[in-house]
Amino acid sequence: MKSKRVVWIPVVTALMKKDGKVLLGQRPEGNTLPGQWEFPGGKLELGESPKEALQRELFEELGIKAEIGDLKIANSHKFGDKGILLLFYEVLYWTGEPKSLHHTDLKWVDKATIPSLNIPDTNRAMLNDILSVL
Ligand code: DGT
Repeated sequence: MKSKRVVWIPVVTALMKKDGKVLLGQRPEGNTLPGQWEFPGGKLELGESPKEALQRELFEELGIKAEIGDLKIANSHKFGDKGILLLFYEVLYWTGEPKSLHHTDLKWVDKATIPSLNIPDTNRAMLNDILSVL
């Protein structure tokens, strides 16, 4: 019997670091995962490379021009009946001050506080990897 094809969603996210802290954004209400603290980023659009997609997302969400660094984590997770492929890039350099153009709130956090925050399951499942590269 033929099984149903899984739909995959590729998502790029930024590990933005400054003064030993990392930037998190709170997802807006009325959307997927409302109120959860996520790494800035989003879905790839057709025809974009992952780095181009992340540059675009960081401009749309934070109003910054970012230089996308190394790929630090590539992992996948079950997301409802879909699959999510998450690519985390290090971002150390940008111009402009991040503004919450999309998120309810932004905050710079010590990595030690991340486990106690309301974060997406996809991120919690990869928490050891995330903490080890921050
Ligand atoms: P939606 O409501 O699922 O269509 O998504 P959008 O348009 O609100 O959000 P977007 O473009 O940021 O898509 C990212 C998807 O990946 C979203 O469904 C939430 C999920 N996700 C899981 N962990 C993370 C994370 O750390 N950062 C981001 N940006 N998204 C994450």
